[in-house]
Amino acid sequence: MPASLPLFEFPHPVETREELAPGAWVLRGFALDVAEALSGEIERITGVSPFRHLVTPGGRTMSVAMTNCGEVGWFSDRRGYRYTRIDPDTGARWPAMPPSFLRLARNAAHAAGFEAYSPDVCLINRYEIGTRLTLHQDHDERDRRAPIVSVSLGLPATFLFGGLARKDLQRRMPLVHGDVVVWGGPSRMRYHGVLPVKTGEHPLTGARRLNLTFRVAR
Ligand code: MD6
Ligand code: FE
Repeated sequence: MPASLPLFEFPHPVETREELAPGAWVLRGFALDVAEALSGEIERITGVSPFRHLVTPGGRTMSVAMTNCGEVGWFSDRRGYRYTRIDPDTGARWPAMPPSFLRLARNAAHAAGFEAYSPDVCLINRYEIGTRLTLHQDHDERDRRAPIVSVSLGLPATFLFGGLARKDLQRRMPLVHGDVVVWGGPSRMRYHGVLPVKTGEHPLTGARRLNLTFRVAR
């Protein structure tokens, strides 16, 4: 083999798969080639159903700003966490899930061993600098076998990946622009969170991190 063979001839890191736990995978760079298209769709969706800071049942305002697209959307206020067909802030249906979102979610689920994935909601999270998501389980969905597909865009973040009990030790996992996490089967109910996003500037998203979380809610 010639010694001069270029080692880094690709503009993006080569995609890799890592199994974090049974049923939980990180697909590095899986969304890189569609990142710009996703970002354009997020602009369009938030033009209809804007980002907002939801209030928890306990009365705290969440620092992460959220909106949704799909058949239903995840919502929270003093009355509780739930999925709704109507965006309570606009009185209209949540924007439809763009085909590019569905395609990416399906391909990622397939790459992690989950066939025929058919999410009915995509929760869109916006993290400004310093914003975090405290440790939680995703337990408002009816189908607890279907995986969650989570796409990271923009600024990097540290993901906390715990166990099935809140007190279980957490692993810290860096997630960067284009990474996709697929999380299902025996890992579906693991506790997880996001540490405060550090100061930075990303060419596509500016001073923020965006996250798409696909789920089968009903
Ligand atoms: C985020 N993600 O990464 C928030 N939940 O911004 C989540 O809450 C999440 O990434 C379940 C499975 C994967 C996730
Ligand atoms: Fe979650």
